[in-house]
Amino acid sequence: MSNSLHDLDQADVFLVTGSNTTEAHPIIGMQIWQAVRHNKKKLIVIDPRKIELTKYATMHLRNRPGTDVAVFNGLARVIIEEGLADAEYIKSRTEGFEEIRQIIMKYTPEHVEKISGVPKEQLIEAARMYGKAERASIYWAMGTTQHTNGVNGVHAVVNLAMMTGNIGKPGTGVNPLRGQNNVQGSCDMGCLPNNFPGYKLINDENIDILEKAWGAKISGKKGLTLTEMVNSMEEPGGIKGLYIMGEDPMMSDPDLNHAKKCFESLEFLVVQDIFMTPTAELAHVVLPATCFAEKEGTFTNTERRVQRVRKAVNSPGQAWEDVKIITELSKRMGYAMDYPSASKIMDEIASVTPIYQCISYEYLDKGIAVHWPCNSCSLTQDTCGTLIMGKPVLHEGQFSRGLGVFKAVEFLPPAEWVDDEFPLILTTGRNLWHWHGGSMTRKVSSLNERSPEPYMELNHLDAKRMNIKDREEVRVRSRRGEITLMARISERPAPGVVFIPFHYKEAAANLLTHNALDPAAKIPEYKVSAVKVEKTGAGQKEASRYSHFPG
Ligand SMILES: Nc1nc2c(c(=O)[nH]1)N[C@H]1C(S)=C(S)[C@@H](COP(=O)(O)OP(=O)(O)OC[C@H]3O[C@@H](n4cnc5c(=O)[nH]c(N)nc54)[C@H](O)[C@@H]3O)O[C@H]1N2
Ligand SMILES: Nc1nc2c(c(=O)[nH]1)N[C@H]1C(S)=C(S)[C@@H](COP(=O)(O)OP(=O)(O)OC[C@H]3O[C@@H](n4cnc5c(=O)[nH]c(N)nc54)[C@H](O)[C@@H]3O)O[C@H]1N2
Ligand SMILES: [Mo]
Repeated sequence: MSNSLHDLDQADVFLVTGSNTTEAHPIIGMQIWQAVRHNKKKLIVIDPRKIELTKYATMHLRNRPGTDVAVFNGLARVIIEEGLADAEYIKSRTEGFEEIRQIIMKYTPEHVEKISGVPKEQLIEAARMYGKAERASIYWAMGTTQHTNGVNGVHAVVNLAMMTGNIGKPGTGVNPLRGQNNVQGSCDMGCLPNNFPGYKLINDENIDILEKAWGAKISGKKGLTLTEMVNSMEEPGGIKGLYIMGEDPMMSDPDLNHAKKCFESLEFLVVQDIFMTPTAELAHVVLPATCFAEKEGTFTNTERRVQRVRKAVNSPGQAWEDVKIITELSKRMGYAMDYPSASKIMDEIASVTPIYQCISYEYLDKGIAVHWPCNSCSLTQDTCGTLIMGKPVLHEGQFSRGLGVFKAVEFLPPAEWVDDEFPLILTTGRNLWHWHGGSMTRKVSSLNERSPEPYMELNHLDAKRMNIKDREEVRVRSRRGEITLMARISERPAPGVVFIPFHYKEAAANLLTHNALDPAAKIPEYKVSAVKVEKTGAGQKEASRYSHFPG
């Protein structure tokens, strides 16, 4: 996120796109809800489903899945046409505006309505609301990015924020909500195929610095992304051995029938996990690890804030901390890696990662709010008296690279669309109760009581047309696979759209999805597949006592 959660409520208008915030980021969802309900802030939601946030939203733009770029370009056009762009900000802080203007002008409200289904009057009203705000912030998540056009969606969002001067001050910003508790920290540490720690480029100078720090040779070869690795497994000369740590691709990868074939073709597979997952079941070696509550360390959250995690309980059985597994392996492979404590690991991080330069356990243990970049150890105080180190708000005064760059992007249709054989759009995602493949949450009885079994959200008009009743068993087919689950009928999904959470292994949604990728980020198009739904004839299932459906 360019901004922090602390300055969130300084916004006058929130634009939330492709983020089911109250279910997938409940704390942030609650903060937005409070700002709207109690502080009379305005909220625009862009989502094909009537998610909970739409109940409080000032406006809900219900677009067809996969059409965000058209909607954002359309909003930008209205803003330019009506003189709501911030000419001074564009001139002094950005470059490339003239180049994008031509493309954006193609996105008339009528054209956008045709592509996205959003009525042109709504688009114009939303553009005025965002464009006229003193301070406006944009929040987005996977509904905007998990598309073959996902990276363009992010460029289009950034264009919108820059042309209205909404980057670089509290209550504004471009704010992607990071999903996994430490996905931000993992990326910061170089768990990316094309960067060293701290997003440093792979070049001779940086290789030299790290080789000196670590006393070892470093390969300068760029790696593969997760999705590219799976494809590589079936190529001649491709990947033959794989080490997976804290990931359950047999639930979370797209097109599982294809992915399974690829994983089964491996000559050697190691899985390091805290539970025996569907992926671990395919492994030649399973290394049992300890969970967050059983170890010391830090998580870096979505607002770039580094927070301590403390060991609360001892680990069971033969489980080892992830760090111990890695250091022991390293020793046996001939490189003596040894750390007496987690704090010493942070010291090494600080020594080779400029954005973490001043971070140490000494500061973290004092309860100081530490937000990277932390190249200076000076402390400031916020309005509540909290001591702050680093930068809660990025790009104040000027962008990290100097001038902010506009990038012209066009709407491109999803890789797969509906036809006579597969007439419904499937979009997938999460619910409040479960976490991804369910390796952890489906072991928790109170969560299983609320959401015990797989289901598909179906619009009531589609249900009527197909004569499907609530809780009736249906079979869902795509070009790649099929699953059987019950239909839950409501107004939540738009007509023509069905939604399936990917938490349930007995009806894994990813048997249906496909692995078309965004060409830049290689993120799969989890949010659009074409499917067919039919009754199995098994009839309706009884509701379990505590089952909670947010319909
Ligand atoms: N309870 C729970 N919380 C979680 C997780 C979990 O598994 N369970 N996972 C975490 C992780 S890793 C992540 S990445 C985040 C994900 O957080 P989110 O992205 O908020 O969650 P999703 O359910 O994947 O999808 C968000 C919304 O995108 C909408 N959508 C679908 N297609 C489109 C489209 O084309 N355009 C727009 N604008 N919207 C669309 C869907 O209707 C859905 O409401 O959640 C995190 N939090
Ligand atoms: N259809 C569909 N598929 C999707 C998505 C979607 O929206 N739709 N979203 C995608 C997204 S955004 C994400 S982030 C992925 C998530 O996909 P995964 O990362 O594969 O899902 P998790 O279940 O979070 O996997 C984490 C694994 O780590 C284990 N684990 C937990 N703590 C520890 C630990 O401390 N150490 C070790 N070694 N292991 C641990 C857990 O038991 C679990 O098996 O799914 C992706 N797949
Ligand atoms: Mo994620």
